[in-house]
Amino acid sequence: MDPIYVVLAVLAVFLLLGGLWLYTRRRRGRLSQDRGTPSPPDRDTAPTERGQEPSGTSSGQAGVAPPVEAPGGPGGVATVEAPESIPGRMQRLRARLAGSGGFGRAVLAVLSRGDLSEEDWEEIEDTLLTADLGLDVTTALMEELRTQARVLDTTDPQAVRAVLRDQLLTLVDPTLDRSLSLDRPIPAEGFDTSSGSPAAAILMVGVNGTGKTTTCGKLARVLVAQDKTVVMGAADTFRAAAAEQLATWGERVGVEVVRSQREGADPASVAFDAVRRAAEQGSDVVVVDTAGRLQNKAGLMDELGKIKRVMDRAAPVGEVLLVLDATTGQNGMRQAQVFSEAVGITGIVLTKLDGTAKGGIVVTVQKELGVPVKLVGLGEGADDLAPFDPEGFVDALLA
Ligand SMILES: Nc1nc2c(ncn2[C@@H]2O[C@H](COP(=O)(O)OP(=O)(O)OP(=O)(O)O)[C@@H](O)[C@H]2O)c(=O)[nH]1
Ligand SMILES: [Mg+2]
Repeated sequence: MDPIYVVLAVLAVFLLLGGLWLYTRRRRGRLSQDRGTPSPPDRDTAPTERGQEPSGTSSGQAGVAPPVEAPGGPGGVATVEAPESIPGRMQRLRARLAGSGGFGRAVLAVLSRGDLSEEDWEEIEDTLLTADLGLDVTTALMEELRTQARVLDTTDPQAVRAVLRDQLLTLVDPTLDRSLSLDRPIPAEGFDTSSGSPAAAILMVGVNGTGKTTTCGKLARVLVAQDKTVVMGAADTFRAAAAEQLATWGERVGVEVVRSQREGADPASVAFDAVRRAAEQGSDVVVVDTAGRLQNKAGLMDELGKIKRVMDRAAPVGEVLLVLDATTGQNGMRQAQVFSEAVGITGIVLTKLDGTAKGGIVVTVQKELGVPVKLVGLGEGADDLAPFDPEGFVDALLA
């Protein structure tokens, strides 16, 4: 027989087997979907006059722990999920950060070419600018790199890498205190403590679609995993779906959500109800979600100020976290300034860092606001939130 026929026959058999394998795989996937794998709550994407649509990004689902029975016992309606363990989560998220195409690696690739031409230096500069390090920081960093390269008189990638690591770490600033303030606060004068003393309060603010509600839910899970008792407040009364979204997160992790049954209710009064409920329950932390708002809508910024003032009546709010979408980069800076003036930001949550090479925004936002990035969102999964760790971040960029 002609060898060409033998080859063709073997190929045909392979194709047939491959097709069969693909078919069975897809069928199995469909079956398991029908069984209902848990997925993060949907958000209502109806356009609102409050601002632009969220720049939804997507990434692989990960880290959703299997549901376990609610304390109600078998047959109970609610099932509460057990959050992923902290070491497990950190390991997974570090890998995700490293996999997100850090700009450091692109810079290293150029640096390791040896004798750097003017074009090579320009390429490095472009990479840093694209990563949203900002013009000032990039210029300073470039100058330092050029100087060090001359001083060291080396083309050894390891030596250059060490210089770059030092520079980036200094920029990210490992000396900042990034812990969340979760100590039980001193009650404000005039707050009736007969039914309980106020919990540590966290207020989540930001423009539309940055990930505030998702972060409230993820954060509640982290706190629960740390054996803290939590109450959440749905002070986004603008859309009924917003309270629903938070309630779903609450159910998943077994946290009570205080909400108004009436759409358009005063968000400040819902926030205060949540604060009072947390005090009555003797909870450790109360996390209050707010509606997304554009920084140029003065009325909405005033509303936010009122929410904070009303919460302060129980005890000073310990954390006001500004949730910024990393993929919007430098556009986030103006928002950040206005929010900071309105409610005094104590920390930044940088979401959607998965799948963006714009990690440089960490440096810019801290420098401009003087407020540390405290948490990072690395995916849509329920356990995709991590404390921001400067060394881990820089190492991931240069991995
Ligand atoms: N990839 C990725 N997606 C995220 C992350 N955080 C949030 N999201 C997604 O971003 C979208 C918006 O999240 P929400 O939490 O509803 O945003 P929000 O700020 O509450 O939105 P508004 O209340 O409308 O202002 C959702 O599809 C989330 O799943 C993250 O860290 N990574
Ligand atoms: Mg929301």
